[in-house]
Amino acid sequence: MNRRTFLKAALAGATAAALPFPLRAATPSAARLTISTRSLEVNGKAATIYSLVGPDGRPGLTLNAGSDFDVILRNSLAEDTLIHWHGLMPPWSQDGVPGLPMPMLAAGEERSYHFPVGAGGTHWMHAHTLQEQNLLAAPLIVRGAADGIADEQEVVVMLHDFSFKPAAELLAGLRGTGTPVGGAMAAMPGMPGMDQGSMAMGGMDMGDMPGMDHGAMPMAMDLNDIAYDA
Ligand SMILES: [Cu+2]
Repeated sequence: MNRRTFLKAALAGATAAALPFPLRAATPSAARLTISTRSLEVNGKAATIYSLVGPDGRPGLTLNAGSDFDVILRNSLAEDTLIHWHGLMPPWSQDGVPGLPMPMLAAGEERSYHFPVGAGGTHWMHAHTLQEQNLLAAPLIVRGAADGIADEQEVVVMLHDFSFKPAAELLAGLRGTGTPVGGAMAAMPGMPGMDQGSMAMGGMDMGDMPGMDHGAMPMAMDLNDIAYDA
C-alpha cells in the first residue's frame, strides 16, 4: 500500500466512522447564502462568473464575533458545488472541502450550517474546486467589538485574478496537457520548441519587464504562472 492508497483508505474509514454528523440545524432566522451566476464586464467584454450572495443582496457575509454562524447555503447552479469557510474554525463536518467529509451540494440542494463564528477577522469563502477560478468566492467579514463602535466607514474590496478561459483549460495548461495557459506561454527556459527570443507575456514583451534578470534567466516565469486577462 503506497502513501496515497493508505491516505485514501484512512479517509474512507474516518468518513464512515464519523457519519451521521450531530449537526445543529440552522434556526428559522438563519442567513441565506445563495450560489448562482452573474455577468461581469472585464476589459469591455462580458463574462459569466459565479456569484455568492448573502441575505442583504451583497456578496458574502458580515457577522459579529462571538455570534453563531447560522447559515443556509443554497446551490442555485445547474452543477455541483460547495463552499469552504476560509478562516473560520467550524467542526470538520461543516468545513466545506468536497468529500471531506460532506459531498458537494447538488443542483438546487440546500445545507444548514451552525457553529460558533469565533473571534473577529477579515476572511473569505470560496469553492474548494476549479469553480474558484471563475470567482466562486466572496468576503467573509467577522466584526469584533471594537469594529462596531469605530466611527469609520467600512469598505470591502476583494481582488481576484480573472481569465476568460475556463478553469479546466487553465489547469490543463499548468499540467502541460493542454494549450498554453492564458494568453502566454507559462514555461521554463530551454523547453523544446520554444522560441525564447520572441517570448511575450500577456502581450507584454518580456524584455521590457522591470526587474528581470535578462542574463541568467531569460524566461523567469514560473511553471505555476497563469497570464490572467485582468
Ligand atoms: Cu479556503
